[in-house]
Amino acid sequence: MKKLFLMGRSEAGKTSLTQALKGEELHYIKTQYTNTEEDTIDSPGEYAESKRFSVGLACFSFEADVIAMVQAADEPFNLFGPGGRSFILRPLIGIITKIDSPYANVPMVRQWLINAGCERIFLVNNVTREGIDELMEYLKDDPEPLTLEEAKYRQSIGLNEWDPLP
Ligand SMILES: Nc1nc2c(ncn2[C@@H]2O[C@H](COP(=O)(O)OP(=O)(O)OP(=O)(O)O)[C@@H](O)[C@H]2O)c(=O)[nH]1
Ligand SMILES: [Mg+2]
Repeated sequence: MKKLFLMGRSEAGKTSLTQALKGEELHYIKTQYTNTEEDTIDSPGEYAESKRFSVGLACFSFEADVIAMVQAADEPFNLFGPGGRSFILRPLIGIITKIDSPYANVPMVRQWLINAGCERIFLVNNVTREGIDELMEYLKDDPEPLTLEEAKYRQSIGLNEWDPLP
């Protein structure tokens, strides 16, 4: 299974998503710190909301196989610019939570995530578990092990290290 790193504003639904992925009932826990031992690395939303703390997200991301920008479908503004791609050296996906919200605007949030460089977007409702199976399917295989030489070769032909060879 690929190790997933979640970042996004407070209340975006990151911790709820970790619970939905584990098949647990949702129970509110304010995230106060990051622990890299679990299959999913959760982070406090305040890291994404603060320019100074956001540097910490770069460090946490290096512990994961896939990075997810998490945004609720009813968020009023976008936190993520295209610059994130310069420090995220992993496949980057977008996860839109709260698709059940009466204030959801999925097309707008999807476009924000595409603009931020996400290569795939998943839509989830953590309460009903809608969309969770699709995300689990994407995560289920282990990442391909890569030697330094293989990584350097991909870089030499203009590919990301994780891209398949042509
Ligand atoms: N309706 C609905 N509510 C959700 C969904 N996901 C999360 N919530 C609710 O949103 C609130 C915040 O969810 P959390 O998972 O704690 O948010 P977080 O991103 O971990 O927040 P921080 O720990 O502060 O960074 C909780 O009351 C959840 O029950 C969803 O898909 N739909
Ligand atoms: Mg949390």
